Parts: sequence; structure tokens; C-alpha cells
Amino acid sequence: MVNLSERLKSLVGKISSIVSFSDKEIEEIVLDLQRTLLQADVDVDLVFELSEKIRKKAKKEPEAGISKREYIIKLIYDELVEILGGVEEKIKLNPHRILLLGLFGCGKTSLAGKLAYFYKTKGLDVVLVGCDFSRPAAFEQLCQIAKQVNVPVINGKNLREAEKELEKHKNKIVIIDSAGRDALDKKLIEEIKKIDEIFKPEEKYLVIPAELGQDAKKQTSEFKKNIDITGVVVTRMDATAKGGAALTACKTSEAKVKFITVGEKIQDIERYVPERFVSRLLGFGDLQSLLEKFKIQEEEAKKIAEGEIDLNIFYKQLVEIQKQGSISKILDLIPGFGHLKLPAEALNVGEEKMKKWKYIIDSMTKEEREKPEIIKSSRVERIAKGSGTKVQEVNELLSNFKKMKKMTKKLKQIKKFRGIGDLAKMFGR
Ligand SMILES: Nc1nc2c(ncn2[C@@H]2O[C@H](COP(=O)(O)OP(=O)(O)OP(=O)(O)O)[C@@H](O)[C@H]2O)c(=O)[nH]1
Ligand SMILES: [Mg+2]
Repeated sequence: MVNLSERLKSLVGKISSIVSFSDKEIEEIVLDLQRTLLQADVDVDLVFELSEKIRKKAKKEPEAGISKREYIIKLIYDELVEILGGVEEKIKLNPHRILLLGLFGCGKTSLAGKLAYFYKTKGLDVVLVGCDFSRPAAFEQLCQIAKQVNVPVINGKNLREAEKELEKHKNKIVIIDSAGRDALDKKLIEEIKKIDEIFKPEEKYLVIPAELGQDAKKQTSEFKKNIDITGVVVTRMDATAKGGAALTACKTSEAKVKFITVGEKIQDIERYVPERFVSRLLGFGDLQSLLEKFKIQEEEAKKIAEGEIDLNIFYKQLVEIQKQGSISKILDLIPGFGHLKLPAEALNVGEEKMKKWKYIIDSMTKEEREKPEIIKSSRVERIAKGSGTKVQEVNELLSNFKKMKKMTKKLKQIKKFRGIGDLAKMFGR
């Protein structure tokens, strides 16, 4: 994964240094991303599909407060998250049975130990069952692993006896290890079906080694055709540059990736969370503040859409309104909104006043900014003092805030309303 991550980080670095984004720059970014993904063995069709989406969306202008550079990085982040699975798959955290299956050497037996470790850290008891009957030393290997994580182990050689034995282990997570084969042949299918019939595991996890890359698609599809697998675990993510491709392949074959393993040690297992995975690929430190910004913006957009704004949004909107000149002229263009002209005029504030209002808002507590209705006279006095302004000026700001809130409430019936500050952009001015 090192190569892929290094190249993606360097692409993000390159984007960060671009000053203006013309079609040429965007095309270069797309081509760079394409090369990177293809080198990491991601399916060609998928790469072209993703490129097309990015090309198209990159041409749009970002919302107020977001730079084009931030917008494009977030776009790449979103599209990568999408091809790598989108949402995090749920896992059960109550006692249940898990059957591990897969071809030779894919990592089943070590995974049994890792999963035991994982569920133990969640406060659950675990028991392992060895059902690999083809390799003589298989049960011995499982016993050693069980010892490492300090959990009991049952020999599944006689399935019915093992099932009886399991009655002593009620309320535990049961993890069943099975035999591997070179290919999914009839014998393996039969063997798995038999184990499935006796133990009735709620989860059947197909174990896929990351080095399979895009071939993981073929393998998961084949297994899915014959056995109703409920999830996938991708192993050896640390040992290959093709892990990303294996994960995208799982997504295209609609197999749900629940865990990944990232080393030989028993602790080297983690839940698979596409967002976390992509953040790490792109460089988490740099990305975190950017994602935070988008999150705040999304929350603000939701508030605006509901007609519920706060003082933080109020100020940002004012800045946009000042940039765009007269808002009332734009309101005239929208059928039925001409009558909002007066309060709109009131929102065209001069530069001096904008500065003062910024001081006033900065002097408020977080709670006051988010819920201005709590600002009564004693608070007004404190804020005026703190910002070096007059009580009237604070009151004037609050009354303008109310006007904007009222307008926002009325305007929210406009389809996809993004705020008064964005009206001009929305109506092509
Ligand atoms: N680097 C690395 N090695 C791993 C990881 N998971 C498993 N391995 C190694 O992969 C090899 C095979 O693992 P096993 O757990 O024995 O695989 P298996 O599917 O049980 O194999 P069979 O029972 O022979 O089919 C072992 O050497 C493991 O140490 C991982 O996440 N990272
Ligand atoms: Mg094994």
C-alpha cells in the first residue's frame, strides 16, 4: 500500500500548490490519478468511470467559503471512498458464530486468532473450532494460536461431537476455521456446506488475500455463487501494493468487507472503514481539518435549508452579500419574492459596520453564536464592552440577524436553497 499512498499524497501536495484550476490543470490531475490507480491494479473500467465523474464535478464552482483546491481534494476523497466500499459495514457485537472460508494460505487460521483477539478486546468470550481436516498440522497450528490469545479450542474432526461440546460454551463468539484448497472445487463446497449445516454460523466470512488485487472480484463472485457468504476479510494488506484494488474488487462484486488484517501479529486486525482507509491513503493529518470544514458546511447547509440559521452562518452570508452587491435586485428576479426587498436592503452593510459586527460576534460565547435568542440585556452589555462597541450596535446586529433569519425561512421554499449569500450565484448573476 506504500506506493499507492505515497503517490496519492504527492498528488494532493501537487493540487495544493496549484493557483488556478483551468481545464488543463484538472485534466492533468485526472490523468495523474488514473495512472496511480491503474498502477495499483484497480480495474480499468472503474478507473475510467471515476475519472469521468471527477472531470465533470471538478468543473463546478465550490460553495462559499470553500476554495477550489479544497473542493477538488474533497472530490477525490469522496470518489475514492465510494469505489472502496462507501459505507462501513456493520458487525455483530453479541455472541454469534463465524465460519472462516477461503483458498489455500489466504490467512484463515491466523485470522481466527486475530478475530478472537478483536472480540476479546470488546469484552466478549471466544471459542475456536478447528475444521481443517486436510492438513495434518492444521489443528496444532490453531491450538498454538488459541494459546496466544488465551481462548479454548475444540477439535471439529467429528462435527456432531464438536457441536455437542459447544453446548458448554454458550454465550461465546464461536470462530470456525476450515480447510483451504487450490480452487473452489466440488469437494470444498461440499465440505463447507456440511460444516454450515451442523454449526449454522450466522456469519460466513470469505478470506481474501490482498495480493489478489482485482482478481478478488472473480474469486468473491465464484464463492458467492455457491455459498451465501455474509462478508469478506481482506488479509495481508501490509504486504502488497494491490490492497486497494482488492477492496475495490470486493465493492464491485457487492461483497461486504468487514475486517482487514495488516500484519502477522495477533493484534494486526481492524474493522474496515472506507473513510478511515482513504484518509490514511491521502494523508490523514492534512485531510482532517479539510473534512472538518466540509462537515461544518454540510451542517450549515442543512440549517439553511430548514430556515434555521445562527450567527456564524449570518456573518458568512453577510460577507457573501457584500461581495455580490445588491441582493434586492436579485430578489426582484425571483417570482414572488420582490416584497422581501426592504429587509434585503438592510443587509447591504458597509465595510465599517462589517468590521464592527465581526468584533461583536467574536466577543460572544460559542453558545451565544449558535443560539442568539439567549442574548438578553445583561449579555448585550457584556458583549458591547468586550468588543469595544455600543449597546445599540449590538442590538442593531441582533435585529439584522432576525431579519435575515426571517428571509431565510421564506426563501427556503426555493428548490435547493443554499442561503441568501448564494442567491446571486444560484440565479446566474
Ligand atoms: N504480513 C502478513 N501476513 C499474514 C497476514 N495474515 C496472515 N498472514 C500470513 O499468511 C500465511 C498463511 O496464513 P494462514 O493463517 O496459515 O492461512 P490459512 O488460510 O489458514 O492457510 P491454509 O490453512 O493452509 O489454507 C501465514 O504465514 C501468516 O502469518 C497479514 O495480515 N499480514
Ligand atoms: Mg489454516
